[in-house]
Amino acid sequence: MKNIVNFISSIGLMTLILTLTPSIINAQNCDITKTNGGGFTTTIQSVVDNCNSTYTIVLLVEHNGCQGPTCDELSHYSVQATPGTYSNVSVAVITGGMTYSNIDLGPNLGSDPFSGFKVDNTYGIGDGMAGSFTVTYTLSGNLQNQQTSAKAGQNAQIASFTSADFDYVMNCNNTNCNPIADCDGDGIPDGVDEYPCDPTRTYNITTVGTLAFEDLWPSKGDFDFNDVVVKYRTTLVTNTQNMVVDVRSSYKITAVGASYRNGFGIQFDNVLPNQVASVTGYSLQKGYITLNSNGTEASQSKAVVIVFDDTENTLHRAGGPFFNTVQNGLVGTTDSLYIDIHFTTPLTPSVVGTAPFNPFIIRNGDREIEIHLPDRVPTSLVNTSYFGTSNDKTNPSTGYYYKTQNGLPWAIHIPTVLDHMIEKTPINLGYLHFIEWAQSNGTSYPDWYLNLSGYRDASKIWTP
Ligand SMILES: [Ca+2]
Ligand SMILES: [Ca+2]
Ligand SMILES: [Ca+2]
Ligand SMILES: [Ca+2]
Repeated sequence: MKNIVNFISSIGLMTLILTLTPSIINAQNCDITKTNGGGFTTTIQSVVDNCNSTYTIVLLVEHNGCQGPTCDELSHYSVQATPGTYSNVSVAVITGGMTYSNIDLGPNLGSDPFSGFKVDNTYGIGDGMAGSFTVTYTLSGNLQNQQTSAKAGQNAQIASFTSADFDYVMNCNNTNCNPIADCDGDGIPDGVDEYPCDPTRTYNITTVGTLAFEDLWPSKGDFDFNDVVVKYRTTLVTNTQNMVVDVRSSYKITAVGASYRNGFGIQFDNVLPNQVASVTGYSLQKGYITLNSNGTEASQSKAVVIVFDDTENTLHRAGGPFFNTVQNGLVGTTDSLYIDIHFTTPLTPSVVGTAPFNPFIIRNGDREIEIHLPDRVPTSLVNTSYFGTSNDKTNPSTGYYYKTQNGLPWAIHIPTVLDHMIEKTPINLGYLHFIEWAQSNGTSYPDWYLNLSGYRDASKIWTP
């Protein structure tokens, strides 16, 4: 319930979604505390608008245990209130051994410099006796400026609150007459909370893109980058602390221009297998993938999820090796796979990483051969003896992975849909700035895949 009103008014919803930090979410305490003196403090703990022109207020009175002439034992505790407006006064001892004889409803309080009520003849709190108690009362009409006196010895020890202080605590706690709906009570209003009645989940952060692979590594192959093309949409589900609870993705094959039957998976380079609670939604039909009980791949040092072990698993078409890469034929449809990865405890976004994480294909059922994006590390299961052979110049000692001598890759990732190449047509014939982009490590023509003037030869690009 807490924090909602301030949250919204001070930040604004759009900014809020983009800039959430743990400190904003967690730090706020709606209480207002003031010092009476002599070791006593008074805190406005709650103010509830009963929606019938009355308010129920709870004050918390605490003594810190200090001792001696400046820390006398409490003799009474009084609260200022306009005569005729207060009722239902009660006291509850929270900690320590405070006692009192009676509640004096005033309004004349004798030596106190204001009218109101008091908890009278108190003992056992102050002068070395730490403790705390609450005073609960009802006010009718409006909220008021109210002083409190923790009378000890000759000292009035007054703390003064304004009506605005009471109003602040009420709104901060969302206990006014028009509370903002928050089904799961996590402080994030239903209108902002993507999972309004689930206190463990709050926000979705979604990324989309396409991955395209060349499958003859370590040989350069025909460079058409349509051997496996996978479109993805990945959502990081975070909680109010901005920690990642789940990773939920859909994967859809948009082209298979290969005779090889390739698999596809992702590694989370900074997540251990046992940090994953469960994985659902994969399609494993060929028997060469072994899983741990949580659904991650077995014998891996990092968390690896195999999405499918064969492109054929989700394809619907007439047959033959090619799917959506030959002009005027060999088309069909594919099913999406929905992968839901749930972590054992929520992880920081930097540990989980950003989609598509470290994706790769497994060539033709051979678990020892993976093909990754440039400079991304292989999983534990590859046979490293292929590194540096044929056209590949991978050198783990320098962090150079899955690139040719000239820096050309075997896998590409773009943040949108890829219009892939016609079968056996090198990608640089369709995308005229591809080579410059790849050889510059992505600094030249980072938008090479867009349909801009001079960027494409559309006759080389497959169309449905
Ligand atoms: Ca909520
Ligand atoms: Ca929620
Ligand atoms: Ca190819
Ligand atoms: Ca191909």
